[in-house]
Amino acid sequence: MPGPWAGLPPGPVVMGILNATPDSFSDGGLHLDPGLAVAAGLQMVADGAAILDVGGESTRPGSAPTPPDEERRRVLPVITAAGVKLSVDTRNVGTMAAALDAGATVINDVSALSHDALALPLVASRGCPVVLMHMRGTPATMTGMTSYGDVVSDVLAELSARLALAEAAGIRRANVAVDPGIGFAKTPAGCIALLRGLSAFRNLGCPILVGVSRKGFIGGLSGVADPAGRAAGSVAAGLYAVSQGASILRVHDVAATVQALRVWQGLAG
Ligand code: HH2
Repeated sequence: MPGPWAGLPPGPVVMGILNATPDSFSDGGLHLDPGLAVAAGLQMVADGAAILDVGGESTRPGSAPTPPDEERRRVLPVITAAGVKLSVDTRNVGTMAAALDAGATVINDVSALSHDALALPLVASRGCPVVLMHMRGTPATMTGMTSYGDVVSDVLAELSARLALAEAAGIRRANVAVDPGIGFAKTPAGCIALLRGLSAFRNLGCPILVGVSRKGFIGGLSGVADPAGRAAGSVAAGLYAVSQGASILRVHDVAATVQALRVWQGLAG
């Protein structure tokens, strides 16, 4: 078993999603105002989130990039004011550095530090924990890159290659959490196959973070079209992911997820 990561308890733990964006797929516009974002984040912590993931760029399928200076304008006031354990969800090295300077302690990069050439050396030199997530292409192009031989072994191999590059750049494996990237260059069937095969990612020797919250495959399985109405399905998928080896769940619905995890763990003993 991997040791503690990012100072978090061994898990399963909840990472609350705090998107300071106008256009995120399920909570866009809700937390664009820094005061509202901080209040929502503190509520998530009160509800049991172990860490908050602050993002200023939507990476939903088909989305265009957000200019890094606009991204920083959105996230930095929230990071500065929140005063709790924070990660920053960004692909841009300038935002990573500014967020760490402002008090964030973890980098969460959906491109696994591939989008920005300076990201690997920055994270290595700061010695901070990092989430390496699997994606192909970019949010703008990824929907056309969902063809795999075997999705579990292909994603595992591609993520393993990113992990090797991170280690070669001087990032300690103990500082890395891995994430199969649910919904990023994956069909709904691919997402389901990855969750069923999640235990294979244990071989990487890192904590496994999973972001299923409100995503499209849950709409497909549940028949609920509105992402904001998918809390129950997201909790079910999160518990399933934990049963397959996930130890960090990135979620919108913190209170419901924490309650479900407590009951499930109490029953499992
Ligand atoms: N999913 C999203 C964004 N960041 N990071 C990790 N590590 N894993 C994920 O699955 C993941 C992520 C997309 O979800 P959300 O932030 O809710 O939406 P948007 O990208 O539209 O802001």
